[in-house]
Amino acid sequence: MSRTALRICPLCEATCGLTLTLDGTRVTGARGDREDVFSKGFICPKGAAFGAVDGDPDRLRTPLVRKDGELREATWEEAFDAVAAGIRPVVERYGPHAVGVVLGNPNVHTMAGALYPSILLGALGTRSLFTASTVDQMPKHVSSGLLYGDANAIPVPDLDHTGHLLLIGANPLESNGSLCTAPDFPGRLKALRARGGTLTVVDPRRTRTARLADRHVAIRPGTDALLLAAMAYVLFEEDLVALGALDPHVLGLDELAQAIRDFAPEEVAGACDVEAGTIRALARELAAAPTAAVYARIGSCTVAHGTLASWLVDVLNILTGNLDRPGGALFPQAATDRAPRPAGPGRGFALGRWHSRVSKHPEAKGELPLSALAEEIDTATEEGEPVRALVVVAANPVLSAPDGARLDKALDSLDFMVSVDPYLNETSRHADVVLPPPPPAQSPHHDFAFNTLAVRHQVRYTRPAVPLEPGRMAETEILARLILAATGMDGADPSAVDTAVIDQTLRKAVRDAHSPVHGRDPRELAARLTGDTGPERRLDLMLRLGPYGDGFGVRPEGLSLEKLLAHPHGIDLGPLRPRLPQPLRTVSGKVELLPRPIADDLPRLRAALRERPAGLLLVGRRHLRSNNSWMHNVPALTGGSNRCTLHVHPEDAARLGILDGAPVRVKGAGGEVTAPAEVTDGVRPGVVSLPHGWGHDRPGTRLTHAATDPGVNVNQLLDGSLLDPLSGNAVLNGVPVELTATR
Ligand SMILES: Nc1nc2c(c(=O)[nH]1)N[C@H]1C(S)=C(S)[C@@H](COP(=O)(O)OP(=O)(O)OC[C@H]3O[C@@H](n4cnc5c(=O)[nH]c(N)nc54)[C@H](O)[C@@H]3O)O[C@H]1N2
Ligand SMILES: Nc1nc2c(c(=O)[nH]1)N[C@H]1C(S)=C(S)[C@@H](COP(=O)(O)OP(=O)(O)OC[C@H]3O[C@@H](n4cnc5c(=O)[nH]c(N)nc54)[C@H](O)[C@@H]3O)O[C@H]1N2
Ligand code: SF4
Ligand SMILES: [Mo]
Repeated sequence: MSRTALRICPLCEATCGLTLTLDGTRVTGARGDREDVFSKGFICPKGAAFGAVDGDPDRLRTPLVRKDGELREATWEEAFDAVAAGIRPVVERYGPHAVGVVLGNPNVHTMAGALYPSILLGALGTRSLFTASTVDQMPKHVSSGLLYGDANAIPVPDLDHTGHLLLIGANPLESNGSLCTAPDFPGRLKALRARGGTLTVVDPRRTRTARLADRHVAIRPGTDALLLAAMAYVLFEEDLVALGALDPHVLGLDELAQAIRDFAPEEVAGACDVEAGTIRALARELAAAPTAAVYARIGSCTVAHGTLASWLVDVLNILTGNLDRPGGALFPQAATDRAPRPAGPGRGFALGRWHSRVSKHPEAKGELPLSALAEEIDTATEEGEPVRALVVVAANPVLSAPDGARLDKALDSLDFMVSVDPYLNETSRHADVVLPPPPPAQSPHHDFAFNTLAVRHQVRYTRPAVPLEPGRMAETEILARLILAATGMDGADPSAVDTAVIDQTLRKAVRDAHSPVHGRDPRELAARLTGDTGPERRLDLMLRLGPYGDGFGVRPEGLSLEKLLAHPHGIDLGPLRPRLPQPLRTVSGKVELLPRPIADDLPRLRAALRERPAGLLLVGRRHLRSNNSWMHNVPALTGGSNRCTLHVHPEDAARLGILDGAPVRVKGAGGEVTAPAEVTDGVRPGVVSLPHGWGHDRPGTRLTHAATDPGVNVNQLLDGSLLDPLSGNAVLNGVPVELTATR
């Protein structure tokens, strides 16, 4: 008998509500949930393939443990015993930093990834943390940390109300949006146009998003910070700066004007390959729009000046008075955020509190660059021990990070490695223990991370659509048991982990004068929590103590898990609203417009004014039916235009004798790969594009379908030493390459 169940889609940041059709425990179909308060029925081809993703026969069903050099099926008990036996001796002999932790992107798409990694890190006490953030949005965290004192205070464009969107280095028509959670991003952009608003896209490729725009600026890769600095210059020069209501909250306006005085449009035009008149027009349009938002993602973030570009995005929103106002860019307030406390000076944001051992990269937000993982494993120094054991949760750095070949080798030299991953892939094949989470239909879902980045306040929770198959373990329990095994408590009751967090949180809350539960008895409060599992009780706790919560009875109409469960399609909590100065945590209690580390990095940007790359520059791209490195194994999502081809402009192809469809050798500082050419004017001249996440041709993996059309690993072209110095973020775009036609 077929039935339906609701499940929030975890396959991208848009978080659409889906209605799954089920035959027993098998997902036979998925459609958009029309009653979902946020996504209102939207679905994309990936969501529609939820059943195929969920039911992929290559997903691991049992833990694997290496015996006599081979990964073999094992019981959960054997697997956790092996984790304890692998990690404890490393900690005891070499200290906590010899255990590295690698966290990948899907952690922001699971409840387990939101609730347990910070406990693991705290319990291990390691500084060897590497995550997908440093091949992604770390520059934005750093710029937010410096401007607002909180690395997670990331303003989101008010997509549904803005009059003008300047969209830079993002392609939401394929990616469905990032650091801006908006189901049906394409529809929202069309609605912007329909209500008379304007859309400008800055991208070296004429993407599907660019084709929707009023204006497309095909910038030279890697130069957005120059373009944005020149726009800010124009705002000052032409007297277009208008802080409006922001005025009392902002420090350093004059210093900023001084700091960017070398970046006139006429000065940056050559480097950006954008006419000065166009740059002036972009600035004037931004200032003239009734409301406007500047929004930038991967293309301007994963470059050599990623932090400066991220900072300048906010600077432009501030200078035009668009930060923190409806129609501009606002700070969302999620239901599981801590309840707002009174505004006032904070502790600020510090960078470089410690450094990586080999190349001395500063930490950012407690993380070291993912690009430095290989050298932290394979290079001995006198400073301390290399990483000898690795805990990898939902990450595939062999394909996602620069110089995968070196990492591939380094992983083999570890004393011990455990991967929490549904697949035996390019990274997990090196593990001594693989702990497979259940497929998404068997997992509960709440978007802890993406609700803090959503264009509308809302809250939704879906319980597992089908029960756990026999022999499966919830990912939350896997991580709780992993924490226990890694910290010398192997075999203890995993619910103790949740109980400890709940006790600690409540004990703190009752002592906090601003908390709705101030002065109450933590045991009485704990007893009132509802939920069938530890993670549900923790969700209940966060909701009830949060900004919309019931405060354990103080506001009976407020949120709780019980209330959320009574609203299976979610609860709408209204549009984004101005919040300043409350989110500020800087030492001054103000927005610090020109923070010291930023000012100190400007000379490097000044030097870039003179740079004119002689050869071709490589950029990435995403395809609607892809997701980083792990969705090439689903036949329904591969083929057609979703292939690992090298986009080359016809002029460059003609000059280099490259024929459409013929293999081309691409050489970069880190290595070379050969991929078929796709000659297209979708890239600007001088720019070539290869997607990432491919290269599924290694032995020892179990990705049957992906191996039939493996593609090549673009990150093998990068040498890994190129970083944005402030954030440690890898330079993935604007990388020089040479092409050779092969026959
Ligand atoms: N050249 C280039 N490189 C890039 C990028 C680029 O634009 N260009 N983009 C970068 C970006 S933005 C990112 S975020 C990174 C991503 O880098 P990673 O996070 O390393 O890669 P992913 O492919 O997202 O997936 C990581 C792993 O999670 C596993 N997984 C899937 N679902 C689950 C689950 O529910 N639980 C668990 N435990 N594991 C799961 C997958 O099998 C896979 O092994 O790649 C970066 N790399
Ligand atoms: N279908 C699909 N959706 C995804 C993913 C996926 O792999 N597939 N990955 C998810 C993840 S982890 C993330 S972080 C988001 C990313 O979401 P987006 O940031 O929207 O990602 P992209 O589609 O890679 O868009 C980046 C754009 O930047 C352009 N670009 C490259 N270099 C430069 C430059 O120097 N300057 C400018 N201005 N533009 C440049 C590229 O041509 C590209 O069009 O997508 C998420 N959603
Ligand atoms: S847009 Fe993203 S969240 Fe929505 S259905 Fe597609 S993959 Fe899922
Ligand atoms: Mo990402």
